[in-house]
Amino acid sequence: MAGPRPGLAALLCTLVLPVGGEICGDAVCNYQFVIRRARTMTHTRTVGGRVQNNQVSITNDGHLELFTTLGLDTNRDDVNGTRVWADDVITADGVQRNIILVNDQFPGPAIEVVEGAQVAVTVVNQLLTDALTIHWHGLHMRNTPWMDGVPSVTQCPIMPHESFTYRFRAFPAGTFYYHSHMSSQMADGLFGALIIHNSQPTVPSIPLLLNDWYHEEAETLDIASKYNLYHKGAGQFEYDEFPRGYSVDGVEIIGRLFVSALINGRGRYKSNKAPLSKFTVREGQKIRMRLIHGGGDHNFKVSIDQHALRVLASDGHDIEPLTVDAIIVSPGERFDFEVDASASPDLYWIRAETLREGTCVTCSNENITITPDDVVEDARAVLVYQGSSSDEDPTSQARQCTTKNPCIFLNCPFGGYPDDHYIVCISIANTSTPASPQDEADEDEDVEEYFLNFGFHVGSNINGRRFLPPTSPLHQPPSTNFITPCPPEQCQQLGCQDHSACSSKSSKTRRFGNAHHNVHIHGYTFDVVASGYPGFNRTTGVFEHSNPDVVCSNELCSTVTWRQGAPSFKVKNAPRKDTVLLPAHGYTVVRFRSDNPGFWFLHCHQSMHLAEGMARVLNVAGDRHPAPPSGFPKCGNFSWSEEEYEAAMSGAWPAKQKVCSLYQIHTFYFLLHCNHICQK
Ligand SMILES: *[C@@H]1O[C@H](CO)[C@@H](O)[C@H](O)[C@H]1NC(C)=O
Ligand SMILES: *[C@@H]1O[C@H](CO)[C@@H](O)[C@H](O)[C@H]1NC(C)=O
Ligand SMILES: *[C@@H]1O[C@H](CO)[C@@H](O)[C@H](O)[C@H]1NC(C)=O
Ligand SMILES: *[C@@H]1O[C@H](CO)[C@@H](O)[C@H](O)[C@H]1NC(C)=O
Ligand SMILES: *[C@@H]1O[C@H](CO)[C@@H](O)[C@H](O)[C@H]1NC(C)=O
Ligand SMILES: [Cu+2]
Repeated sequence: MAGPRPGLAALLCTLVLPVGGEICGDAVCNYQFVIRRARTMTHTRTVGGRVQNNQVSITNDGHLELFTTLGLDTNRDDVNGTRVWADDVITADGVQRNIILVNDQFPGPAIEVVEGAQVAVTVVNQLLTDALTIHWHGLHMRNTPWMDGVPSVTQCPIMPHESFTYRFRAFPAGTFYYHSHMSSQMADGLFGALIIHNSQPTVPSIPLLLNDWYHEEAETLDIASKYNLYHKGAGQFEYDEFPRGYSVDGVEIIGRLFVSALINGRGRYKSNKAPLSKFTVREGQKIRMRLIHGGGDHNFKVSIDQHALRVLASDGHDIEPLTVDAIIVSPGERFDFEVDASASPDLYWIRAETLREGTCVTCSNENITITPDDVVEDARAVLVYQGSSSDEDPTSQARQCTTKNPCIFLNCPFGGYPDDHYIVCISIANTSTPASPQDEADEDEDVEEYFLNFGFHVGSNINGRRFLPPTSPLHQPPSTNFITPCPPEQCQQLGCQDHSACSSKSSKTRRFGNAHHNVHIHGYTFDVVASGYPGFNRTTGVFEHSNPDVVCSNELCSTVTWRQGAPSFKVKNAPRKDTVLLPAHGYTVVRFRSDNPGFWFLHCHQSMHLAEGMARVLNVAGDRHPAPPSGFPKCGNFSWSEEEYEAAMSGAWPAKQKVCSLYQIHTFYFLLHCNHICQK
């Protein structure tokens, strides 16, 4: 029966749907992401029908003005001094550099959908030379493991000018984000919020996307790394310059030198006057902020002057509400918190500071001395009470922590601060999921325990092995992807530098004992059931000895065991996360039921460490992976044999069937002509 095809018109319309961050309440939510490179501090306008790009500078009083230094184009207006709006410019930290945008926005547009919806995102790669993939960080991708967006693990990278439609179920509910998983590309700006609602929100919610920001593109930074898998650079931008920053425990905060950081795409380099993100509240109003660390390397301590943060969820999963002064967040982690606008109506700083306390001049293992300096590495945004003039910067101060009134920090990567800081650290393992009737802890007949040691001795590695991406996705036949499966027991042995996928049977509950870093698992949410911190000096805060619960079996620490049996695990109402901070010289124990078949990436979420190979693939229930969709793109090596080459050269090569007559041999004349307008 012939008839109209109602689906078609709708489909065409959705292709041009702008993505605005409104909640899509439909059963199917369609989006299109066009990925392009652009330049920060550049303004585009149309003058007399012609598109004109101009550079932008920041005036002393914090306004943006156009300027042009190009002398060639005499048709061009003298734009110097023309004022433009901050909303029309991607300013980042006020310094020009290349940036990757989604639909010309930075951060990328927020996707907001209702739990269970079918989400379809057509990604169009308009980068000139770079392939990409997009990972939907924290989503389980059950039944659609090839939509997880890990290049050469779950899919072929999307090549320039290609498109790829991701289609997946919005599950679970909570605060998530999407980001490129291609090398360190997300650090160039390719990320955005992904919010999944389980009900209509009652309190307004605001994504707070935080990222560290550099003036070199991520690839340049990666190539400079001394331990990159493919390039052994000199380590400039990373290791060579002093003073390097150390946190209070005497641990280097991160190898990569801090440059600046952004909140919702805005920040300031050193003390320039670049525009900042502002959030307006009414006095007495409550707002829910959805903090997302979309950056690559640095950890940040996030706080709002004179406002307590009521933490409601971590990585999208509710926790028993907890009121704190600051939250420490590492790349890939998310925290939802409520702010009560009950201070006196004014402007207040939202601060995200690195954990840098000072420099470390003597850093021998026995005698670590942190010398505090005045270097503050931070990003700022502004909380504006409606009615307060927001032209000037806030003058607010952070709360003083005192003996009587100590500050509470959530998620410190160390056991605590020196006593005279008056700061109490609450570990994630000490938070709880709200009790629910069906949360009967299914103890523990069917448990496999793995230890994964995150170390550095051969470049960033897990159990002495570095992950080399395979040539093609792992669901392609093994002859094309060059996978080396290894039985679980070998996962604990010191291996060579290969990529290894650890097979495991289905539906086992498993635990990992970890040391160091911040670890993200794909395809799952895990329960955080224990963590152990190293011993530290209460006076200085400095690290004294590794946590005694675990012991390395050899010098390289490629295998780890419990010293005296496992400590007690808090299984009941354990907090649920997909990205967890590992204390240096300590451990974290996580637990999940391997009931989601697929190849799932597990890795440190610091871009430098990932680029060095600190990653694994979990092959869960290898006999039950769903087959990829028909026509799913394939990729892999290609090589042509000498014999076939000779055949082609001799004319014996078979012709392609059905040659179209248009391509018969003719002689062509091309008239080459150039119609540039002459210049004087
Ligand atoms: C505009 O300003 C730039 C930067 O200050 C300067 O180099 C340029 O000469 C100015 N152009 C004109 C036409 O004055
Ligand atoms: C540790 O180093 C500091 C700074 O160099 C020095 O003053 C101190 O004497 C050293 N302490 C010990 C126990 O070696
Ligand atoms: C955190 O939990 C551990 C073990 O369950 C307990 O010993 C410790 O006192 C708790 N700390 C806080 C700050 O609640
Ligand atoms: C593809 O080529 C690379 C580089 O020569 C090689 O390391 C890899 O093993 C090849 N993969 C397969 C599946 O042959
Ligand atoms: C902690 O450090 C201080 C200052 O360096 C030192 O005097 C003290 O002995 C240390 N405490 C312990 C228990 O080692
Ligand atoms: Cu790491």
